[in-house]
Amino acid sequence: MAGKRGALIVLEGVDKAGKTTQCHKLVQALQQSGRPAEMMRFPDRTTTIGQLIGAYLENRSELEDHTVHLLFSANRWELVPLMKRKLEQGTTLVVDRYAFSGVAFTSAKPAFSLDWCKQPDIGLPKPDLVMFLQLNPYEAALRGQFGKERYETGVFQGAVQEKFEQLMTDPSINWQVIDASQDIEDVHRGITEHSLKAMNAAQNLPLGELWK
Ligand code: 2DT
Ligand code: MG
Repeated sequence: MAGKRGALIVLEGVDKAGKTTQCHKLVQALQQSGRPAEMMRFPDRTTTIGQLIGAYLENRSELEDHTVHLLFSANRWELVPLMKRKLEQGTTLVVDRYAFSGVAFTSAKPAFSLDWCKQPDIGLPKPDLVMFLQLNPYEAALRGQFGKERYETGVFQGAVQEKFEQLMTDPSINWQVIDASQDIEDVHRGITEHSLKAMNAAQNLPLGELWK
């Protein structure tokens, strides 16, 4: 008999919200409680496609806006077979950014509709839970300067935040908003609670298809 599947858990949010830190802490907590869990992140800059994306983000190359959008999506699709295998084996995947970042960042550029941006990611494995780490621009600024990568400006991040808010009105996704201005351990506690609940529910449900 097939065992119980793992859950697909995504953390989203604008830069400096603490997504990466919280992904690591969640994976560690799940593993320590005997639940198989692994972290993934998008973009995954280690693949051939990911290296093209990395060069673009680091301003070492220029790519046309539609082209880079499709590369970000292709970078998710190329990892789908691996993700499905892990989930079927019972491993919970904790993912740092997913298609929601894909849509929010590209649609924050002029002349890109939310609808167009969603198309290439339709049918990806659907997350059982998406936690949005909410941090206002003032709190984000207190956490220090932005880095040197493309998109790391206050104005652009504000536009991205608005697009995330639009995506969060979609009732087909299990969105949970987390107040990321809290102490790291308090944020972690909230994230762990939501995750355990989603993992329990996912065990008895087939993996869904995103935006379908
Ligand atoms: P990190 O700083 O988390 O490595 O992200 N991005 C991300 C997109 O524009 N489209 C996508 O599909 C994804 C997953 C967000 C690097 C930057 O890449 C942006 C920030
Ligand atoms: Mg970053």
